[in-house]
Amino acid sequence: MKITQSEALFAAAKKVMPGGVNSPVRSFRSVGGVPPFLVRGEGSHVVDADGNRYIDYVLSYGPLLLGHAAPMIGEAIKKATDHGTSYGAPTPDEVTLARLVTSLLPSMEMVRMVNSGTEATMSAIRLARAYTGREYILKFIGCYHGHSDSLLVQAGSGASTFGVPDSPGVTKGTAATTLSVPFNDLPALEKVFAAKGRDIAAVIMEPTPGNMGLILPKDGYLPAVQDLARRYGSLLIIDEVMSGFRAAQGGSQSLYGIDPDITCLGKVIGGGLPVAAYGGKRKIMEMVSPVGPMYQAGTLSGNPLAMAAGIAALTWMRDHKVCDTLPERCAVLCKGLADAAAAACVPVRIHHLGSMFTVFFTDKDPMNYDDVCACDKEAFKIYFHTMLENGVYLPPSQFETNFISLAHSDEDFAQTIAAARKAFAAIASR
Ligand code: KE4
Repeated sequence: MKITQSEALFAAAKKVMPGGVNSPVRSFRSVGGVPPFLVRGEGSHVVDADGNRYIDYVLSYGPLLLGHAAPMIGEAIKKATDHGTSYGAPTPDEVTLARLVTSLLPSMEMVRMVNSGTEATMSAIRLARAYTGREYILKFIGCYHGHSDSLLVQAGSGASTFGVPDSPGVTKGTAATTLSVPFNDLPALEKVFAAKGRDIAAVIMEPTPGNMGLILPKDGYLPAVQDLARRYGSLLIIDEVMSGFRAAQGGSQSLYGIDPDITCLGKVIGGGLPVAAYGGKRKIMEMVSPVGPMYQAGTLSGNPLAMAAGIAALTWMRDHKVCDTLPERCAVLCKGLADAAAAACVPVRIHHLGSMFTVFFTDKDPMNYDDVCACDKEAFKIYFHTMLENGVYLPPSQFETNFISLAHSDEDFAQTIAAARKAFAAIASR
């Protein structure tokens, strides 16, 4: 039987790259099957090596707020490329993007550009430890902040755990200074603070977690976390790598009235090129080298092509009020998906916020990581593959968030809902 181009490419890729991919989730391991090798994006669509077109709700896991191959971004990159690709020196566009970011997120009085969300959160953790002189970090089970050792720690379920390495290679010593508690569980957090609060340099959290699917904070939870951190002299690091410019133009912090000490950004800020950032209160950021003693550096930080893409993306987003229009469009899509599931009597809970959404296969509203682990994984696999077969490309995991863009049309949504009807029928008849 003739194999597809993607099958041939995947076989070749696995010979030279672990799992044939440069980031694990892309391998389709959790859902099975061969990942389509994509050759181009067109607005709301992607095209694979065999010419199949899909409506794309991965959007590079968030960056493509304006859709694939957005003209204003491509033109900005091309223009920058005409002058070179990197200098290792300060450039005007770094000032422009820094001023744009700090104007959009007022809690960020100063900002440092880096190349990935991992770098941003890793640097934020180091900064918090340098600023407070304390060693412990507290994170939330199911939140993902990139793969730096201190944060690649996932406590087992339960109230509060003193770090258990989630990956071989993370030393027991490193994990021991990372505490984890369930999200949305204030008593568990209060208990850890009562025990270790004076040793905690920072609490780091996704305010609206997107790495266990999209989980929303209980009323009053985020301000309570902030108050607790303040009471014990710990910094509050808000990781908006995903939610920044996706939950709202001012990030989730603007929706929930949070005033973090440090914020991490990524994804949308680079318009699809490698840009991330950490920033916050001036007195804290002035600890960062070369002004202060906390060291952090990067050859390609503030790269001119990436700065040009980020400036184009954020300027267009701001001037065309993209973050004002997408939430309502996302809500319309999610209503159609919910109606399709109800018509097939398939139990789902759908969370959406801004331009992000997740379909959970469960009859209980998921509030934390354990709830998501209890979702029907087999149903998700049927959903995922039926959607793919019907031209809809979704993140291949129940623990991921889906994204819409400015390029997604009513026709795209109608096709998506029609595909979902087939998927829910397949689940109902299994
Ligand atoms: P990167 O190092 O992948 O640029 O960012 C890490 C990161 C930090 N913080 C949050 C809230 C994030 O969502 C991420 C990365 N998100 C995943 C998607 N769940 C990236 C996709 C992947 O790992 O391939």
